[in-house]
Amino acid sequence: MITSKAILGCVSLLVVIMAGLLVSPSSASASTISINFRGDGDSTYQLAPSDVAGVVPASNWNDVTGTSGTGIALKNGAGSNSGASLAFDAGDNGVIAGPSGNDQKMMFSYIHEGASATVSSLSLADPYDVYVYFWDEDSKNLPEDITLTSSSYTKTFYVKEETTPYPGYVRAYNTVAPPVGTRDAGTYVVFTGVTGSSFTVDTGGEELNGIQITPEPATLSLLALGGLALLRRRNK
Ligand SMILES: [Ca+2]
Ligand SMILES: [Ca+2]
Repeated sequence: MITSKAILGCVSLLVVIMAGLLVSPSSASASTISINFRGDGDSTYQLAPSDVAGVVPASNWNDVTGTSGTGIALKNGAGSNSGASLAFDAGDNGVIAGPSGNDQKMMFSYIHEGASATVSSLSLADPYDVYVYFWDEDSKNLPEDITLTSSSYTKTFYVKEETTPYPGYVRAYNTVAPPVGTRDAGTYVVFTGVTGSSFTVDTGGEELNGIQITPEPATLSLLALGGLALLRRRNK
């Protein structure tokens, strides 16, 4: 028999789940820090503050030009100063002709040849996720070893670039070093569960097109789960 209490419980559960779905993406994009390495400074590849791009759809990208820099203040997805700063260094940079949208502006511009980037003074709660975008049009499935290191985390993806034409966002996963591990082709990797107030990303010589730093979905779901637990206790 279905009691009114059971129905109330189901309704409460639905409300909490829907609240979680509604709250998570906006909270995530507001606190997400997004970095667009823009190559030689060509404004064709510049993302305006209102332009939304990325696997984590976010606005207020930090446009970075040149091949090196230090102490660059990073804004978050809400356009506020995040408190974090960027240092980066590369042998060269480049762009690919003809970006046709915001995602392509971000992906068609990059630093490369020994590219590394360090983000410091992060105030995001541990753990967080770091999206690293890599790709260019050399069409050779070139291998790329992408390493993220912090004081409490290190991981390397052994992957390779997708061939041309640009295939869109394709996630690569392999973390086992060859010859045992098989490189899968992609245009981005995700370091999940990262901890530490600063970290360095190194792409092992190939492209670094952009970076996004975002709260872990699990951290946001915990808020919804906490609400659910409260409701269940109240219904008993
Ligand atoms: Ca870029
Ligand atoms: Ca390449």
